[in-house]
Amino acid sequence: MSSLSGVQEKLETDPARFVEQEIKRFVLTSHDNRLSFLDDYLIWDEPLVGFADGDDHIFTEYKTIIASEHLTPREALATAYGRSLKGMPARLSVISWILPAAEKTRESNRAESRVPSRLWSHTRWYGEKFNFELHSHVVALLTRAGYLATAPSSEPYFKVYTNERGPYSNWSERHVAYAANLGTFSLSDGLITERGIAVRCGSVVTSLELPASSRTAATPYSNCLFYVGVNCRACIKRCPAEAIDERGHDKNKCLHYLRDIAYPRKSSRDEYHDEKSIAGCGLCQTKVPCEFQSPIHKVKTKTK
Ligand code: B12
Ligand code: SF4
Ligand code: SF4
Repeated sequence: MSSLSGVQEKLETDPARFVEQEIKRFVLTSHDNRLSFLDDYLIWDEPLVGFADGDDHIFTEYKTIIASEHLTPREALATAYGRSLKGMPARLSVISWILPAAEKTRESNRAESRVPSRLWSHTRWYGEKFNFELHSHVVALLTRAGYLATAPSSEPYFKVYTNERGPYSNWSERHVAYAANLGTFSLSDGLITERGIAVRCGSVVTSLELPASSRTAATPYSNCLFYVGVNCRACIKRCPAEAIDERGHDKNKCLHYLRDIAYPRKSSRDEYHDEKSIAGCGLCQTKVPCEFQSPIHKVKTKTK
């Protein structure tokens, strides 16, 4: 990577381009994005990157849509630095990224019908560890160059709560990605991006000014075939926990399956012996038409 003054100059002249390129470079070259015990298998493909205005009204709406505990970017940054909201810079931005699961990982999960494949499980565990590394990398890049930055999901103030509908957090990466125009929600709850639904997401709030990506989706569910009137129920059929139906996704059933059924069953299988503690499944994110791209493009092409 360039020297500190080189980084500062790039962040001043074309911040959006530099941040996007740096995130992509880190994902594609970092050793932590590889499984050393599996021939250096590359966990995540090239990411998608988007930006949101830190004061976008949607973040205030999330206090109603998700829960009052959900932080605005301004609250997250103020909490990270132990300052008041007024003590924050006038303009804040949010950097959001999507990490697409590599083809072999998705392919292996497609073949499963009860528990996740070994590669999916490794991606859930080691891939999320890498996602945390990426959070730290982006925060360090920005703070060394003199900007404020925090990655809410990796901070001690990040919390997961539970209400009658199931678990929810005070920083939902999918809602942040939606704000940055990186995808929409779906019948299975998953975020469908241009690289599909078999992805994980991450984000950083910063005082660096970045141009917000304008939201182009007509509704928060525009990329899901079911919600645009196509008879797709693939994720309903894929779910071994019967957690998805035409009313949506039952988080409590899904959580119960991940924690109490898939994990014990999986860990009893020899091939998972080298894993620590995982709760994964993602069967609803593979062998479905939204797995590796937004299926809406196909529909639009057909109807042209
Ligand atoms: C708690 C949690 C869970 C819970 C609950 C999931 C949930 N639906 O919220 C449980 C344990 C069930 C779970 C399961 C899984 N998880 Co999880 N989980 C989280 C976590 C930690 C917080 C999620 C959260 O805060 N949700 C908030 C609630 C309110 O969201 P919601 O119910 O989906 O929101 C709905 C409403 O807001 C609604 N809505 C209504 N009106 C409006 C209006 C507007 C304008 C908008 C935008 C939305 C909206 O849209 C949403 C969808 O219906 C995140 C990490 C993070 N920090 O974000 C990962 C995360 C959501 N999990 C992830 C994954 C991959 C999984 C699993 C596949 C497990 C695995 N790795 O194998 C399964 C998939 C379950 C599924 N079908 O979505 C990914 C999602 C990737 C994706 N493509 O969506 C995340 C983002 C982790 C990451 N860092 O990438 N998870
Ligand atoms: S499988 Fe079909 S119905 Fe389910 S989320 Fe994907 S597009 Fe929507
Ligand atoms: S992660 Fe597994 S249990 Fe949860 S909704 Fe998807 S298929 Fe069902």
